[in-house]
Amino acid sequence: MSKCPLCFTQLNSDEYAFTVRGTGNPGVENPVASDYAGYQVLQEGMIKLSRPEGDAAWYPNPGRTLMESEAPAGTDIESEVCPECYFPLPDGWRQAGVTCIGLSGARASGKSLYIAVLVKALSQYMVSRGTRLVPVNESTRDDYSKIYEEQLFVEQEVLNTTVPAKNSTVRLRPLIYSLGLINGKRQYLVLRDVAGEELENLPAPAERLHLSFLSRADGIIFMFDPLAVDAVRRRLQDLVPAQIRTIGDPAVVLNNLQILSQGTLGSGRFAVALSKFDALQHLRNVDDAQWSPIMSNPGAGFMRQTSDGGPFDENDSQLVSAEVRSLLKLIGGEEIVTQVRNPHSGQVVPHRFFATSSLGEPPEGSSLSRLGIAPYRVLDPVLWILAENGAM
Ligand SMILES: Nc1nc2c(ncn2[C@@H]2O[C@H](COP(=O)(O)OP(=O)(O)O)[C@@H](O)[C@H]2O)c(=O)[nH]1
Ligand SMILES: [Mg+2]
Ligand SMILES: [Zn+2]
Repeated sequence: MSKCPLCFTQLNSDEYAFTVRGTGNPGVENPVASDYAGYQVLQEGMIKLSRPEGDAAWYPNPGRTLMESEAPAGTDIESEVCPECYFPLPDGWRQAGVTCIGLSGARASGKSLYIAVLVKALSQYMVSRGTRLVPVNESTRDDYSKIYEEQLFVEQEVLNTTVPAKNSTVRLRPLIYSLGLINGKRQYLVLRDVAGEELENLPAPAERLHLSFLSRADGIIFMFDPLAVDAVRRRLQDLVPAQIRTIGDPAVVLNNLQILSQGTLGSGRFAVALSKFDALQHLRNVDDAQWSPIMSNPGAGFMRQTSDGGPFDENDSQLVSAEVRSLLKLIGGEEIVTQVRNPHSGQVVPHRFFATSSLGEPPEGSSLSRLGIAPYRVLDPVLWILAENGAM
């Protein structure tokens, strides 16, 4: 059974919902859909169908319900939608394999840039695996190119801060991609971005339904920015151009993620991705006997790129995870490691540590480094979650 691409709720075969059009009244807000989406959703009309008690063979026939209802003539079915949040389900969704991934992290931890390069890298990767990454709807195509790609590749300007959902004109809609047929089954990947500011200052419980998807994700990628650690930032200040934007506190975000998920870090896999790894590599050049050796071991797993196009390498990933974990402890990120490995609730979720760099080189001021973009190990967290979810 697949999950809804917006609220990440598991769909079951007892409940179905469809939007209808042609009622002659197009501008009706669906408040539940709006709360889940974090932006206003207008839907003309809706029919909901549920399995009659004890009727195991039941299958929805929305056309018949429409004929039997009071709906005006000319009304017809627009789309099947999720019975929980009323988000449209792409064709064949219920029969496909679906992996839902939520991005999380503090302000300026690198989420948006990560999505921008991830989609490029994944697209190349799928080609080398003999299939193709295809956006399933217009909104995925438009949002990717307007919110992520355009600013990255066309303007060569580093992305603007993602604005919190409610006072934003940017609607953070899910990016939904088809991965093609894998082992005879269609596989879809959903990526959902969030505004770091909201994860640092959680909205009141009644106003955060649009963040609840994180607790139901198959995987959360938590971007941890090493420059959020004072000691690291101090040592790198002459070597890496100063970050223009204020960096948020990752520990606060982790705490809030636990609040959103009743004390756990979600119900799926939890990937801690050390972001901006390129910046950290400059520690080699600091004049400090304690700090310069940290990044000077050329044999370390995380110093090597992964091989292009190969299957997910579980051994390499475990090795890198152990290395990143010790690296985090060395650079002053032990609080994060502890929060993930020994949460207060005592409920540990399957987790792994990764090292990534979206740019490959620190940006200079507000435009990207002249060296261009050479993403580093950005696929690892996603391939891990896909593999664990049985998609690859
Ligand atoms: N050095 C370096 N800086 C990065 C990288 N990714 C993001 N940044 C910097 O971090 C800032 C925030 O990135 P963004 O993706 O907008 O973060 P978000 O707020 O989490 O979405 C950018 O303006 C960049 O300056 C990276 O891979 N390397
Ligand atoms: Mg962002
Ligand atoms: Zn839904």
